[in-house]
Amino acid sequence: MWQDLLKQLRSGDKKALARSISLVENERPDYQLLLQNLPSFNTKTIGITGPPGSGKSTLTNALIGYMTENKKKVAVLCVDPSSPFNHGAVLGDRIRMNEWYTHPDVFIRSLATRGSLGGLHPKTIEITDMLKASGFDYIIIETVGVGQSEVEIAGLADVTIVVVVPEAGDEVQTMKAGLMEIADIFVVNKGDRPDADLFVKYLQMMLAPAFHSHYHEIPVVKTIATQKETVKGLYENIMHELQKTHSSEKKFHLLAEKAYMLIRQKRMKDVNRDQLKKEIEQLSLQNNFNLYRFVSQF
Ligand SMILES: Nc1nc2c(ncn2[C@@H]2O[C@H](COP(=O)(O)OP(=O)(O)OP(=O)(O)O)[C@@H](O)[C@H]2O)c(=O)[nH]1
Ligand SMILES: [Mg+2]
Repeated sequence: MWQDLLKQLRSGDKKALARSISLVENERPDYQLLLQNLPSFNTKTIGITGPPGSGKSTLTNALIGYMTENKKKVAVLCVDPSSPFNHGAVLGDRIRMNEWYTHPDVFIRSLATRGSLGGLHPKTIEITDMLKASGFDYIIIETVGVGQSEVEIAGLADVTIVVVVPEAGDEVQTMKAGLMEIADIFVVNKGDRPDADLFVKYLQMMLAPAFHSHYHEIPVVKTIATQKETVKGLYENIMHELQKTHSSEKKFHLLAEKAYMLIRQKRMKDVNRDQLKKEIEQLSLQNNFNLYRFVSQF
């Protein structure tokens, strides 16, 4: 019964949380009732994105440390794009966040994207809300900044962190406008590399209002993720940004983004590229196939 599950979920039971997640992932009966009866929470969501290998998991590992030291409960979702590197990444995250897997105040879960519309797992929004109901204080969503995922993450997270590394000079010059636009905080990780300080300056210049359309300053923080004490500045910046997001404007903006994604998912539910191709192949056996007549049935 979803009522019992919801009750257990709200009591912080991790088994109930795992069961709720799989209920929703697999769209088992009553999963919508469970979602429709979730109370609303003020849990903060932190999005961490950036190129592969830039140190997102190592940073997350350090951030969990600061959060649990402050007696906070943290849930981490690692969104892995479905790629040949997928298993490697999951394994890597396991190692990077090893010490936290059995900690009572920490919950870590990897999600494969499984060809969802954008880059995120198709049920990321729902899973995030169940984590909120389960009593976590912070939810960290790690996603590799390739494809659409970094844009989608910005629509979910109260604060979005973009992690880059010093030698990314050329990359940043041609950096997708997307990554620039979504960052609330920039991290230059691998600060132990020789050009790190130069790169921080360079980024700050790139982000200066004269060069860019931002109306507020975006912090650029240097870290060495493998040395936890250097991540403290980032932690403080995150807490500072999260306080700002109390503004209802951002809150409603995020809710509208989520509503948009959920509606899009619902409407596109029965539309599938492989199926389309099959149908088109069939139809084109007849003469005068017309794409617009075909599409009009949807
Ligand atoms: N020298 C140095 N190495 C680092 C630093 N941060 C992370 N690394 C190393 O860089 C590698 C990748 O780190 P991850 O934390 O897995 O990077 P990621 O961004 O999570 O990688 P993906 O999830 O695969 O995209 C690991 O071998 C880390 O130990 C740093 O500040 N300095
Ligand atoms: Mg990672």
